[in-house]
Amino acid sequence: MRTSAASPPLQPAMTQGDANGELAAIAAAFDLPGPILDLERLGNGNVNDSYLVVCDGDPLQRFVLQRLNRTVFAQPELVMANMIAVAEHVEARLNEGCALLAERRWEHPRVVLSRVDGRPWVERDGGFWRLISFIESSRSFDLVASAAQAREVGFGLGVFHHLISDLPPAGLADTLEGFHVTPRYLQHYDAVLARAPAAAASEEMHCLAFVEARRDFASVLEAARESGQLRLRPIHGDPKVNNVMMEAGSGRACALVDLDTVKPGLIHYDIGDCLRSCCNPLGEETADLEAVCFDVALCREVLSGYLAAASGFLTAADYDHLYGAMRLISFELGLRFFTDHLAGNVYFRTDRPGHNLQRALVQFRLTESIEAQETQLRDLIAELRADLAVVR
Ligand code: GN1
Ligand code: MG
Repeated sequence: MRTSAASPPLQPAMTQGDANGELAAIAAAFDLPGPILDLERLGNGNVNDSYLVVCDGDPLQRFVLQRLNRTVFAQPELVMANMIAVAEHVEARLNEGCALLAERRWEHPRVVLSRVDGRPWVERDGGFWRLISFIESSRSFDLVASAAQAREVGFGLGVFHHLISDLPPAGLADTLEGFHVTPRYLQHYDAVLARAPAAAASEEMHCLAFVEARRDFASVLEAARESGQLRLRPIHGDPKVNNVMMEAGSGRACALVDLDTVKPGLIHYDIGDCLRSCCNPLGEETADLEAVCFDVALCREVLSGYLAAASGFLTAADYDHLYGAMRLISFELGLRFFTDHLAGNVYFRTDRPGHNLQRALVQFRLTESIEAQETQLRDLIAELRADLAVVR
């Protein structure tokens, strides 16, 4: 694992009196290459707090400082152990050379160690902090902006899966037990529902009925895993569109970030999550429910980009479960948002009353749109699969 070489003075450039002083002091506890010039809030994550740290030097170097949400990640040390195991593996694969990346830049976020005790985190006032390198000359998007970009996002996920496809999942800790195990979310939903006040709003009644009608479907991927059709592999866990960094200028995918949820799982959760995010042109925060739809043309781009990088390790059963994965993950995310609404918004960060209910309604609309287009989507998967068989 590479870390920054130079050791600047412990005193950060910003003072404690600064609004950001405390944050700068935490950042300065990591092995940064120079004094901190600037620090600002970054992104719109629903779980962790993220900040961009700019360090002096030639060139300036940027880092992402994050406080892990300890309610969500009960063992954050294991999150860091997984991140480091994956980073070391990917770095070795990149050093060996990867044919998929022969003509493209690809980076993996680098974990910076504490300069106090060499650990990959710093604890301060009950907070668990870590610092990783920022992927320079790149940006991410909350919504897919073009067909070409959709293809790139899919290709990026495919590259990521390809690079970790030979990393034994048993070497990674299960940092979030039950994460993306849909029947577990259903169990939790039932427990929350039993304690929640009776539904009053018509939107809540709609969500209750929506979940009931899909109860049996919730186990589609887990049943395939239990019967041996699908197997555990290392997964990203949260490969939504804004976690794929696109290179400035070329617009090509050059990194996957937000690696907290890397753990053993089914790659179908990743594929489904990427698709539910990329193929929802209005995004997960839209208020225009009626207009929410799953865009099959974008799905074609994401999937063909993904398969261009990933077809080498996919089995026949993997293809057979792609449609189920698309339908399941939007349903699962809707179920998670609705459960959190019923539980009093204890998991996802919210901006206003009813925020999680609105998010759930969006995901359920997306699920319905996927269901309404099942034939087209299954045909699309069959077509892409047949094209690959010809190419091989
Ligand atoms: C959470 O915090 P963020 O935005 O990276 C959540 C994902 C959801 C996503 C929905 C650990 O991710 O599973 O898909 O919100 N992460 C966790 O926006 O629960
Ligand atoms: Mg995330």
